[in-house]
Parts: sequence; structure tokens; C-alpha cells
Amino acid sequence: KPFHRLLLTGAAGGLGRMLRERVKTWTEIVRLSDVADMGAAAEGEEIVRCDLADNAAVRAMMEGVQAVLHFGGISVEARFEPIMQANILGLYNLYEAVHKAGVKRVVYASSNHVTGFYQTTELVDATMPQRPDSFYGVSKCFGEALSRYYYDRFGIETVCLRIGSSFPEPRNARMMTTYLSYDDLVELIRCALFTPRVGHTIAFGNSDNDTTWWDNSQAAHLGYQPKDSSRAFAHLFPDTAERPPADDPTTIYQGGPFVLAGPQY
Ligand code: NAI
Ligand code: 15L
Repeated sequence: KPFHRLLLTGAAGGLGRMLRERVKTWTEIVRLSDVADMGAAAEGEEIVRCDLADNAAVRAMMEGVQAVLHFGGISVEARFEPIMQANILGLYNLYEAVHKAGVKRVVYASSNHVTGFYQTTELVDATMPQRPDSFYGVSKCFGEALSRYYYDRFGIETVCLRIGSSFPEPRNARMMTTYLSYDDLVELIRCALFTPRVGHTIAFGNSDNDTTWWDNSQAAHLGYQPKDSSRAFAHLFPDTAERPPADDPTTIYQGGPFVLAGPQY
């Protein structure tokens, strides 16, 4: 197998639980980490329960690791304080540990909410300014900037995946555009891990859906070719179904409901 030990953070989460099995084709040992319970270690697994905000624990978690799939952290809008701990301080702790442990590559679960305040009529590419739609989106912007710094300063490569909506199936009409199937996510991660030179790459993560808001040409060198499409789920959201009005912010902006969060936090 190409790797001896891969670290997967966020292993107790929705994507982490799916990736736990799938990454085993690439690595002899997968080290699984989360602040939440991950159950018992199976063969080829190591379990390290730790809070990303704990610098010393993150350092220890990184020992002997060759590459990182960073899927841990707050994954939706929340109060600023926990986002700051997990996604901002946590990212700093992670990259310091990566640097000290000599890890060469990170695949970072960024998010489409880095650009959620672009309108759904716009086509966004990775050269365009970030327009986060939430504190959560701002924290992902920080992760993209921090990983850029660690590449420019130390040569540590990162592929930032601006994941759309990666669930077993789209959950609403918006996700017909943002849907990323689990198989396509695994393929995107494979491309991010094994493309020889990625430098610092930002890639949008979506399946081959009938509509898109994203131009992925800046990530063409990854060679990612989605195989699935939200088309298979079109029957779930017929045109006659009730939707927010056209002048509703959740319809105008790509971030959907995330653009309405904020003051209440
Ligand atoms: P999730 O919320 O199910 O999983 C995140 C995991 O991170 C949880 O198990 C949680 O316990 C852990 N975590 C939270 N705070 C932590 C801390 N301080 N220390 C250690 N672990 C902590 O989210 P999901 O859907 O699995 O997403 C995984 C990653 O992908 C997240 O970073 C999310 O922002 C990103 N993402 C996911 C998308 C999706 O459609 N599922 C879309 C865009 C981005
Ligand atoms: C995200 O960044 C979230 O982690 C996920 O839970 C979904 O809400 C997704 O974006 C989305 O935009 O659908």
C-alpha cells in the first residue's frame, strides 16, 4: 500500500465514518482521531481521541504520520467561540504539528461556504476573492490562508476541498447543484493524495450535476472526474415542490440557509 500511516481527523463524523473503511485501500494503518467516541479500533486502525484545540495532544496525534485527511472540526454555523477553538486554533495546532512531524501533504476539508455570498447566477473559480457566508465560512477561509502560508513558507502541500454537500443523497433542492456523492468524494481525495505535485490547490467538490456554480479549472491538474450526478435524485425535488421565493436570500446566494445565520449567534 502507498502509505504506512494516514491520519483521518473527524473520524466520528458523517464523512469520517464513511472514510474510515474506504481509506484502507491506501494505507497499512489509519490513525483515527476525533473529540467524540469512535468505538473500538479494528485491524489496521489506531484510535486517538483528542481535541483539536489541545496543542500538545495534536502534536502527539501527528507522530509517525505521513499524510493527513483533515475532516475534524465544527461543520456548520455556530457561535464564534467553539468555531474559533476547533477550526481556527485547531488548524494552527494541526499545521504546527504537521510541520514538526515532517508531514508532506494535507487534504483539508474546506467548504463551499468560503464563497457562499456569491450569487447563484455567478460562476465562481478559485482565483476569485473569498466571500464567506458565516463564521463557519470565515473559519474555512482561515484554513485556506493558513495552509497557503505553510506551503509558501515550508513547502507543505495542501489540497483544500471546497466540498459542496456530501451526504448519501441531496437533502433539498439547493443540494441538486451542490451534491457530491460519497464515491466522488473518495475519488477527489484519491486525486488530492496521489497527484505528484499539488503545491497549494483549491478544488471545488461536486458531482457531475446538471447545474453548477463552480469552475474547477484551477484544479484541473488533479484529474478529478466525477462519475455520479444528483440527476439520479431529481424525483425527490419536482419543480412543483414548495421552494423559498426567488427574492429570498437563501435563493439568491450560493450559501443557501447559511447566509441567514449570524446575529443570533
Ligand atoms: P461532522 O460534523 O459530522 O463531523 C465533524 C467531526 O469533527 C465530528 O465527529 C466532531 O466530533 C469533530 N470535531 C468537532 N470539533 C472538534 C474538536 N474541537 N476536536 C476534534 N474533533 C472535533 O461533519 P462532516 O459532514 O463529516 O464534515 C467533515 C468535514 O468536512 C468538516 O470539516 C466539514 O466542515 C467539511 N465539510 C463537509 C460537508 C458535507 O457536505 N458533509 C460540506 C463541506 C465541508
Ligand atoms: C457544509 O459546509 C456543511 O459542513 C454541510 O453540513 C452542508 O451543510 C454543506 O456545507 C452544504 O452547503 O450543503
